[in-house]
Amino acid sequence: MKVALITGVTGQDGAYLAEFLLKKGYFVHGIKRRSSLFNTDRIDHLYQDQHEKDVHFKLHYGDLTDSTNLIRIIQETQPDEIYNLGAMSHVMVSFDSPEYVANVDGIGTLRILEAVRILGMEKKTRIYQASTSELYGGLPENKNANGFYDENSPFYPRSPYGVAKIYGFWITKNYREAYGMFACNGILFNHESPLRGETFVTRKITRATAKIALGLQSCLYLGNLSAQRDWGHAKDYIEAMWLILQQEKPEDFVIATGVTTTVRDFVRMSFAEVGIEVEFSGKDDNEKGVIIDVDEQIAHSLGLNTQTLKIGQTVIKVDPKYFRPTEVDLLLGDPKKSKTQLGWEPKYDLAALVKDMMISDLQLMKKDEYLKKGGFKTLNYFE
Ligand code: NDP
Ligand code: GDR
Repeated sequence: MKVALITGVTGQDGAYLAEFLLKKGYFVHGIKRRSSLFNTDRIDHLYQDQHEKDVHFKLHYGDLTDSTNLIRIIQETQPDEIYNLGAMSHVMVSFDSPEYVANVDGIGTLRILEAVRILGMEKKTRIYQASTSELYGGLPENKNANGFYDENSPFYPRSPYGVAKIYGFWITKNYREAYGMFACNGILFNHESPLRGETFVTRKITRATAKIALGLQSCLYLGNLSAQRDWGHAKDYIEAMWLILQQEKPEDFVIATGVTTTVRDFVRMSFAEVGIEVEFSGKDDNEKGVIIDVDEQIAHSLGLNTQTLKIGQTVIKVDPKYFRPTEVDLLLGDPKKSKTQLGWEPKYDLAALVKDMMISDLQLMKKDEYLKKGGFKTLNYFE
């Protein structure tokens, strides 16, 4: 039985990957952080009582800032594959805690690689490093001749997160070259899902769209509506991580859809899922999105009460507090190498991704509606 160790198992990707590897027959170990409240929501359905026989999933307390703990867990678990997904992954928050991010996202990667080396497991253990399209920084002059970022495009990170991750990228490549380790970078472009953290822009939009459609919220405040991202589905992307570690030779791969979309259009698509047409007007700080039509048929088929929705209602406003000190304006990845070499083919396009997220958030927010009707406190707004 193959053994995998996942750092960041409680995150979006960790949860999908753990489930995927368990289905493939792996024994999966995951590292979770101690927190004052349970932080295992995304993997609770995978929980196995350790007193039972035939256990295949085990969680260990740990942290990427603690070498001793990483060495002990790797020694105890003897993994064939390590997926280093643990990170402080929010770009905007990285401007607030840059030193911590450097420690976790940058040096944390070194700690994993070095633990494997110290334990003499260089030839046994394959390592996947969660690298990111944030390394490119969105500089137009660094795109390839076809207008994409690929495995050979230069890097120019634009946030403490990107800068920390560039260390993770290069130290992974260096350990591969210096010590012959099977250590690979997946340069993944944005990927989302119903499990996406609530403060990333897509999930912020789908949650708010559901709340607005149910009359639980009137308006959503966003930052840069013109930012463009290459958005895929996390379920497709975790499969690529696994494929990268099954190759004969260790190499780095870009994982992307090859399509880019503005935040503004993501908003339009989310609202369209619940039958609401939104039109944007104004510029920069004063731009806003207004309801111009409600498709009663779609709304009723979803059980929505359209009386709370008014034509002319402003549902999107810009709040400059969400503007980043340095922004990545446009990301667009070239999945050619991963498609030809890994045989990777995403199952979700953007429309299917938005639908999946909206169905899920509508269900979630309907629970909120019941709570509110019953006089109970509803879920908080997230920024
Ligand atoms: P999430 O933010 O959803 O998950 C991050 C995980 O890392 C969580 O399990 C979190 O634990 C854990 N973590 C945070 N700090 C530490 C620490 N100090 N020690 C150990 N674990 C820690 O991220 P995603 O699942 O979206 O992303 C997975 C990885 O892929 C990350 O490294 C991210 O930077 C990278 N990436 C993500 C992309 C995306 O679009 N999703 C694109 C490219 C790269 P807790 O649950 O306790 O907070
Ligand atoms: P990103 O994702 O920074 O690309 O990093 P995020 O969803 O946070 O932002 C995408 C774009 O949307 C713009 N934006 C807003 N963003 C947030 N979070 N909140 C807002 O209100 C808002 N309004 C506009 C942002 O300015 C940005 O341009 C994600 C993370 O998962 C990283 O860990 C990962 O490495 C990269 O994707 C690839």
